[in-house]
Order: sequence, then structure tokens, then C-alpha cells
Amino acid sequence: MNKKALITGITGQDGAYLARFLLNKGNYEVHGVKRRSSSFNTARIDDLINDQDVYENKLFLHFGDMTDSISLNKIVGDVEPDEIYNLAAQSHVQVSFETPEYTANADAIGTLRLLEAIRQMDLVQKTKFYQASTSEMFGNAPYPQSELTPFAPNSPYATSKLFAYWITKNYRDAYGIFASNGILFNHESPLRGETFVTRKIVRGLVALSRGEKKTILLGNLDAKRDWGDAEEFVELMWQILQLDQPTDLVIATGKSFSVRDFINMVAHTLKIKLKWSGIGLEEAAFLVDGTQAIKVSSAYFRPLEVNHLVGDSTLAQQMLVWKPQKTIEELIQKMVDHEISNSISFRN
Ligand code: NAP
Ligand code: G4F
Repeated sequence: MNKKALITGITGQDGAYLARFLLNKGNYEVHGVKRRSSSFNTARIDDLINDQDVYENKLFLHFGDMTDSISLNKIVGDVEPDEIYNLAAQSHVQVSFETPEYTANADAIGTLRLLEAIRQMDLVQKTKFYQASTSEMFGNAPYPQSELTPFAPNSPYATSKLFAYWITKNYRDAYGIFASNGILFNHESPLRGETFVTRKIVRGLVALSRGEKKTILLGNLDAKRDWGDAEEFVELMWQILQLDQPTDLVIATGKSFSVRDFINMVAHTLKIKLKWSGIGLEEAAFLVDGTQAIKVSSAYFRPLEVNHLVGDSTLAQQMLVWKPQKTIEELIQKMVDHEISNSISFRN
């Protein structure tokens, strides 16, 4: 029997991988919500859109916005999905300090709008709901962070996502909706947005390795993250909705590295020798020919920082019969290979 999945955020990193994963399963009709934009905004799924066997046959796109109940109600009512994956969000932590109201509207109230749409369209018994929750909700809570760690959000983004986490649980408990939170730690890929730190570093160092003389401007090099593989993690989103009962699970590799470690690992992969000097705002890294590769800039520091995220995913490993697959070296190699075959030049 064919199932219908609705993905909000289908044009983003995870949405693009999840759409592919579900289409490859063979028994899914995939519906995605995309925003109206003055220019094309579907680059990550253009191969699917250009495939005549797929587009408007197994894959359907609908205009909508997380800040607009009318569009969300209509899409949910028209599609009557078996599964909703709520991946749409203003997902950039630093940007959330600049646009806190919009971030709360899209990420917090947007999630409520979708859950209400399930109720108002009488789909409570039919539609399962996956919420893209985040390790950012832990803020600077003690690590490693698990399902039992108290939340301590440190940004408008994290605070908005915490509302979305609780309202998802609330609608599960109050109305019996099969609604689950995947609390995912950072996950990266060649499709990662260019302004997130891993993709920015990979793009910048690949450009330098090609002889472009553009310095990469970065903020806090001491922050530590647990970086997993996006392609691997989207499969777990699906698995979470296939469990017998709805629940909330941490998904993470259990290993963390600093931003500085990440830079050094990418440089090593590219066989670039970096010479570090200075501390704090004076810290910098140079190529052997004297080109400045890395410069610390106060513009990329956040009003509040999350210092160290590293997840304990023991429960998910048991319930989903899964073990983290990709090493950070393999992830970096995949991102570097993609960037090398991609000739677009770097900008900060
Ligand atoms: P992403 O690449 O930034 O994609 C976000 C998606 O949401 C894009 O499709 C974007 O559309 C869409 N979107 C943004 N605002 C919207 C609005 N108002 N209405 C409709 N759609 C909107 O994010 P991602 O890395 O794939 O992450 C997916 C989800 O997981 C997000 O909710 C994120 O917060 C969460 N998450 C991510 C990570 C991670 O490490 N990647 C970890 C934990 C949780 P446009 O393409 O038009 O911008
Ligand atoms: O790559 P980032 O912007 O990711 P961040 O803030 O950890 O958020 C990502 O992961 C979350 C899961 O934990 C998601 F929920 C969220 O949607 C997003 O996908 O920054 C990582 C670290 C931070 O500590 C930041 O301060 O890198 C530091 N950093 C240093 N220089 C920088 C930069 N971050 C960015 N984006 N740009 C810099 O130049």
C-alpha cells in the first residue's frame, strides 16, 4: 500500500535527503512544502524535479509557509498524509538573534500550526508527526546530553525549538497524536547551507587549495560539536515514526570536536599545511606561502554561545537498532570531494 509523506523544509539539507530516502523506499508518495521565492529555491532537489518519472508522479510540491495557517491547513487537508516530517525552520542560530520574532513564528508557532491542522482536519488517528528537535535545546547543560538532561536553551532559535518540542509532546499526551521528537545533534553533508561552520570551512579551504586568496573569517574556534552525517540521520527520522509508540530520542555520534579541530582535519584532508599564531581575537592561521587562511572576526561571535554539545544516544541505539556509522574523517572527505568537483568560488 502506498503511504503519503508530507515534508516541510523539503528544499533544505535534511528535506532533500529525506525525500530521496522515502522515494527510494518505493511505497511512498512524497509531498513537500516550498516557500514562494523571487528566484529558484529548489537546487537541492532539482534532480528529482527534473526526473519525469518522479515529479508530479511520486513527488509533489505545494506552496506554503510555516507562518501561514491558511496554506498549512489547506496542504494538510488536501494531502491527508500518513506521516508529516516537520523539518522547516529558520535554522541558523546566529540569525535567530537578529530575527527573534520571525524565528519564533516559524519554528515555534509554525509547529503548533501544523499540529492544529492535523486536529482540525480530523487526522488525529491517521497522521504521524515527526518534529525536528535539536541539541541546541540543551544549551550549556552538562554533557554528554541525553533524553534525561535538563534543557537550557541559549538563543531565540533554541527557545523556539523548545516550545516546538513541548507542544509536540503536549499534542501527543492530550489528543493521542502519534507525535515524536528526534533530538538531533549537528549533522552535515555536501548539501549543508554555506553559512554553517563546517561547509564554510570546507568551501574556504578548498578555494585556498585552488589558489584563491580569500581569508576565511570565523568566530569562536573553541566551541565543540558532535557532528554526524545528515544522510544517515534522516533514515532515523523515518525509523522513529515506525516505532510502536511515539517517543523522543537523542540522535548523535557521541564524539565531539572543536571548530579548530575541524579546520585542522579539513586542512589535513586537503594536504594543506596551516601555521597557527596568536590567541583570542588575534588567532590566525597561514599557508606556507604566507597567505592568511583563517582570521578570527568578532562579527561571527554570538551574544550567547553553546560551548560543548556531545550526545548520549544509547536509548536510540537500542530502540532503533542502530550504531553511528560515519566517522568525522569520512564525513569531511565526502564534503571535500563535493566541493572540489564544484567550481563556485568562496565568500564569507
Ligand atoms: P535547512 O537546510 O536550513 O533547511 C530549512 C528548511 O526550512 C528549508 O527548506 C527552508 O526553505 C525551510 N523554511 C525556513 N523557513 C520556512 C518557513 N517560514 N516556511 C516554510 N519553510 C521554511 O535546515 P536543515 O539542516 O535541513 O535542518 C532541518 C530541520 O532540522 C530544521 O528544523 C533544523 O532546525 C533542525 N535541525 C537541524 C540540525 C542540523 O544539524 N542540520 C540539527 C538539529 C535540528 P528555503 O529553502 O526556502 O530556505
Ligand atoms: O555551524 P553552526 O552555525 O551550527 P550550530 O550553531 O551548532 O547550529 C546547527 O546545529 C544545531 C544542532 O545542534 C541545529 F539545531 C541548528 O539548526 C544548526 O543546524 O555553528 C557551530 C559552531 C558554533 O559554536 C559557532 O559559534 O561554530 C561556531 N562558529 C565559529 N565561527 C561559527 C563560525 N558558526 C558559523 N555558522 N559561522 C562561523 O563563521
